[in-house]
Amino acid sequence: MKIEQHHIQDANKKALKSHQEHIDFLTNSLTNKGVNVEAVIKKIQDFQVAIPSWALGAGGTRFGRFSFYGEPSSLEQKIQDVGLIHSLTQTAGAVSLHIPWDIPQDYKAVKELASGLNIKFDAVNSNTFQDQKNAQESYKYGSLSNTNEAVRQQAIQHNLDVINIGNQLGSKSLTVWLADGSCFPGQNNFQTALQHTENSLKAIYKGLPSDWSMLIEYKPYEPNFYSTVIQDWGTSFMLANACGEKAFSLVDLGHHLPNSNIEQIVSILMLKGKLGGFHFNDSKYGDDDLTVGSIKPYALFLIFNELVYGMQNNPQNPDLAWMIDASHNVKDPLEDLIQSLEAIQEAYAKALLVDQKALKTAQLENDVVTCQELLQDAYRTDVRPLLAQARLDKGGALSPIQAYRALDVRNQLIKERGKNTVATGL
Ligand SMILES: [Mn+2]
Repeated sequence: MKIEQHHIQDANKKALKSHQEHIDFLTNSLTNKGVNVEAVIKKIQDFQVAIPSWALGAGGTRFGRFSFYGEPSSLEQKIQDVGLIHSLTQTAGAVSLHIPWDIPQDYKAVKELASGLNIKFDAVNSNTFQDQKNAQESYKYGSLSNTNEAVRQQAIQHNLDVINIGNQLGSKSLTVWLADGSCFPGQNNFQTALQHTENSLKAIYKGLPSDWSMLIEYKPYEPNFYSTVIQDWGTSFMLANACGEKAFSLVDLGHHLPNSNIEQIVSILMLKGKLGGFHFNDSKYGDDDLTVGSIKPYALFLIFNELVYGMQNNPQNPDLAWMIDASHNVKDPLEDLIQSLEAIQEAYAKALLVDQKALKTAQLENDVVTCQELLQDAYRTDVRPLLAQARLDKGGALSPIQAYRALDVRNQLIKERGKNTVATGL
């Protein structure tokens, strides 16, 4: 299924008048405050987020997985799904592949399909947290940190293979997330495990093309419940520094212990020029992989406030790889992703409205009340008309969820693909 322009225009018709009233009112009040509304809309339009290939089917938990009808069962169908989301939102102009779940059979055809839908290939993700079919060695007791050199070598080679696949598609970065760690005290020697990991990452880093970057993700626990080798941003930062200038830390919102100050982590990493990528999701208790902005939208705004500050003031930090890393257990995955994209854009737009100059003055004067007022004034602004205008200008839907339902996308997909298809992945 492909959504045509006239389909979207039809879906937009009913809401056009009320949208115009909203955007006129907002433009007027923001302009009076000295905001360049056109520039904000342009920034929103330029902000593209990668959809991970594993998020297009139903997710699951260790207790079970409930399939969603009409799931994509091939890489081509996954890219088509990203195309559907992108045509409605104009925000999902990239896909992030997971190897070995998404090894292309025909590179040329896959690249043509993606470019026809205006979709780029973002970071490629390796997988050393599962044993692959016919693998010689097992990752049960770790991959890059394993005590056995043959296992480490297999994991290094897998990452090099992933780079090779990504290179043929036009990707420019490799994301490494390790499940390595231990479940019980005494199981691992912390120092040996970290040293092995550093050496393995350096070996992968050596195979990185000159215009690539390596993104090192961290996580405090799960699937190992006593210790994780790369447990926090400090460890990731240390490893990225040990590898070299093309290695960076990657922050995943769900990979922190409760109440961590993630906006401060983001800020410090950008100051040091070492924030390479960002994974969006939301959570209540742990790595819950819920829809972005569904639980803690103010925290997301504060994080974006630091990201925007960093993008404007830290030329030492590279452009970031943005990706949604969520799992969809009870919602239609495509609707869930559309909601996440809207929440990301909303937090970004609000952060763009923060009066940075006034904030700096208030900080210098230690005017704590004004500092808070400035942040909350931006946060309390209803920026949804700006997002709608950004989409409308690019041919997207005023309301992507409403258009998705009006166009009956899921039922069309079920008709095309059958009811009980299952997406590859977890
Ligand atoms: Mn992640």
